[in-house]
Amino acid sequence: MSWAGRRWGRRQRAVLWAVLLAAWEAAWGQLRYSVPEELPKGSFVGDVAKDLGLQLPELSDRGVRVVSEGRTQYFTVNGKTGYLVTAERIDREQLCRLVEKCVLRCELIVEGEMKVYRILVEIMDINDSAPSFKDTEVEERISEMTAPGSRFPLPDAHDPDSGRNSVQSYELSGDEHFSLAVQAGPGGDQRPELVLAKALDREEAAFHELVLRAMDGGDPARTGTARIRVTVLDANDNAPVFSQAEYTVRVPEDVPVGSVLATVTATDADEGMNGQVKYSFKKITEIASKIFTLDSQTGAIILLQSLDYEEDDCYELEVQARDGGGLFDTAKVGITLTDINDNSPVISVRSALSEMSEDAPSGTVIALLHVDDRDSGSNGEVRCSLDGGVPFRLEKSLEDYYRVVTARELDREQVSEYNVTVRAADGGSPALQSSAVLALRVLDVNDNAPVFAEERYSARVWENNAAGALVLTVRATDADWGQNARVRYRLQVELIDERAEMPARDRLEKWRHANILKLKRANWRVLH
Ligand SMILES: *[C@@H]1O[C@H](CO)[C@@H](O)[C@H](O)[C@H]1NC(C)=O
Ligand SMILES: CC(=O)N[C@H]1CO[C@H](CO)[C@@H](O)[C@@H]1O
Repeated sequence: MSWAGRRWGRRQRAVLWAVLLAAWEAAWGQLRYSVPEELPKGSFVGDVAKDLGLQLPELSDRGVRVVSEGRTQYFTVNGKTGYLVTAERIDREQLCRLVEKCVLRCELIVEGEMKVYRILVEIMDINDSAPSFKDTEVEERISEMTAPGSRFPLPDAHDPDSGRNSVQSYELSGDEHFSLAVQAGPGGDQRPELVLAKALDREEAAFHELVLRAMDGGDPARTGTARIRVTVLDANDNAPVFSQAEYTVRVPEDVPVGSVLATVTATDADEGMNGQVKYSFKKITEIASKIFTLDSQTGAIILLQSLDYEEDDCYELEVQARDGGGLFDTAKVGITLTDINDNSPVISVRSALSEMSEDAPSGTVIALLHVDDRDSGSNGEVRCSLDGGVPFRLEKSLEDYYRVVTARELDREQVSEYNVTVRAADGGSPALQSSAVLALRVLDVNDNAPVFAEERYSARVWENNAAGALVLTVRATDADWGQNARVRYRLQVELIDERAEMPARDRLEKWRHANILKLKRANWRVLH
């Protein structure tokens, strides 16, 4: 130790100790002194001259020597003063490493008198060493599940000093989770132990830095420290936790197969396997399991099959996240589809006339239609119309039902057959359309009289002609159809005398009797 600054104080104390503690034993020819260690060379140990009753002049004349057994001579006598002084610096810890009481022995030989005196010098410990730990960095590994109150041995400190100057106490600082207990060992030594005062939580603090301090009893005390780093080992004390208890997504029904519809995430505060989360479906319908798949690593919900809003417009799934230790969490996933105008309106003819009499009154129902569109909202709202220019109109019947009725009386002779096109369009953008054609035949009613091609026919015939000769051909047509159009001819003959002044009665008489015309019915050609 460095001594220079403290030389004076130490010297005084050495003197005091020599007086108080070293009661010399003259009876046995034995002197006892005690000095603190580490005194510089030449320090006072004891006044041997006085203690042995030797006169100073004698001392130098007679030749006084101090001898000791060891190689090193620690003491010598000052011939002028008669004091026993140190010849070497004495390190107690080196001389008597493990010995509690460190005593050096030497003999004082007074040559002239042939006398020998034994001198025992006890080397007192001074607090020149600090306690120290073999390892100043200590690693402790403690599971976070360790119960409070558990103890873990800590390294102890060594201090080569003796008595109060050796290790007296320990102190732990750093963390409320730990406290210190010091057990007394079998030899009275102190054994520090780390006590878990409060449960650990790796997720809160994975490491705890502590300082263990060993103190000796010196004044001021010397200390030695060791840093203790406690690593908290993970236990699977945390279940995975989904970022949301319920995930809701809206997707258009035409979202392509293979799309990621949603990604669920769960976190687990544990580490390693205990914190590794795998995802799976917990509750899923048979149908939904063919439509959706869940990536067990990423939590992505992927579409396997195309969706159809009209089939199902929402799916409720339940997903699970499970960590390597078997702890889990569940969450709901609601997938709602939004409608896309992917369905055209459908016109179904529930009932229809294929033919209708032309004299049916205006407003006669010719067809009953049903329209439907599987889409929802405006995509499913259907408007119906008829192509223009036909004598029909649409009438709304029950919800989704329409009647096609005549708008006026029909005339077969004008139009005998209709192809009525009914069109339906939905409210989507762009709108989808469809159409249906109703074929209607108009049945004839005998509403047309036969009409001669000419209003008046005239022919001249020679008198005395042969019976059976063709006079003329007449022709009448009828706009009606079938039987209604069949024309039969009947002849009504009126003879007109060129000499027209003949009274009517005479004219008839003349026709009867003259019999000049022989008309044969077979000669009349019938048209139609
Ligand atoms: C109605 O449609 C049918 C079948 O396409 C066709 O044969 C017929 O000529 C059409 N009639 C009219 C008056 O267009
Ligand atoms: C170096 C040192 O700390 N020395 C001290 C040892 O203890 C004594 C008392 O026991 C003190 O006086 C020293 O200063």
